[in-house]
Amino acid sequence: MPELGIRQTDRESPGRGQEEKTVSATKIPVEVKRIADDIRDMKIRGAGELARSAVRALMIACQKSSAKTSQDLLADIRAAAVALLETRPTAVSLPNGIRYVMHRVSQAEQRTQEVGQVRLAGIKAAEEFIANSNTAIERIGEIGARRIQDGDILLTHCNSSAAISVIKTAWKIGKRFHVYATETRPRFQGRLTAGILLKEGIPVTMIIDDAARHFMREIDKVVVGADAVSANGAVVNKIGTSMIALAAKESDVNTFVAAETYKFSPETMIGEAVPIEQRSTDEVIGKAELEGLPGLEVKNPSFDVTAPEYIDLIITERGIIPPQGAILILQELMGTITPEELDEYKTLTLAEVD
Ligand code: RI2
Repeated sequence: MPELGIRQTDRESPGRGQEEKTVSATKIPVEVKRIADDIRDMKIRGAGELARSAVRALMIACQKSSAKTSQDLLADIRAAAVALLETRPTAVSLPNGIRYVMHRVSQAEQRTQEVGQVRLAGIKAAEEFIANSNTAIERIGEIGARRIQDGDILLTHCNSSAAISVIKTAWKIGKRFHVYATETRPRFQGRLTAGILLKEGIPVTMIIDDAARHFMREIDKVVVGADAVSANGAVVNKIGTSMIALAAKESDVNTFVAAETYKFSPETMIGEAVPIEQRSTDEVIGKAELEGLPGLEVKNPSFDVTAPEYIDLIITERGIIPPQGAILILQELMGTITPEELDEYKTLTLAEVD
């Protein structure tokens, strides 16, 4: 599938409508384009949710395609996949989700040239991925909740459905604790987290990101999500996570990462780095104010990398692993392969080798 071998770069994410489509726009249903725009503009966000939405978009592409041959159908679905892959570069759940569906569609196309069968295979694969993803988050909640104790003071950063699942599940099974939520500049996703937890009746204190170290002595556990997990166990998550983990380590506080296994990056097994999304400087400083500061450079990386030494455990739907166990999850997903074979898998996927 060379068309899916796109590597995103370190460039700034384009805004809505600024994207130069690399595919024929006519082949992409308007609903799919809307989902792609919403992912790019962060109306749809959170690594898991954007993967599920992208997969849902592929299902729509399957349903809406008027292709009369299976080859044309495949081309239509690929066009949608390419448009979705162009949206946000860091969360590996997005390409992993897309590849899960594309692999099954390609397999069906090789098996049967019947357009209806190929369409069905795509729809079924998308439904499967979404269902598995939702189950994974529940399971992570159940597993992670066992690590939360009565009286704990937790700190979470940004807005992670996996981390929230741990916190909410612990609360639901009767554990009582307090949560510190960082506001998470510049997009303030921490406010979403605070709202969700308050709705459950969980006591929450909101702090600015910079106050994390100040409060660290009061914290018992840090619980965060992940956008990508590397083969060496490093975790890519919302900017600021690595500083929080550093402060936690200094204070002997455990850092837990809640991450579904489709956030593990197969590309990192062959030496590729997870690209860090650079978002618009508008999120940091308004255009007018920036114009009043001629010569000022502004940078807005959306994510950072927390080294495995700063992570105590990763809670996956398959169980708890130390960060050093990330390679085992990837190996299990990819099978035992030689370095030469690994290189071949560069444009392939978890799903293609399962
Ligand atoms: P779930 C988010 O990224 C945050 O970094 C969060 O920790 C991560 O995705 C995982 O979220 P963004 O989309 O998949 O807000 O656990 O940039 O919901």
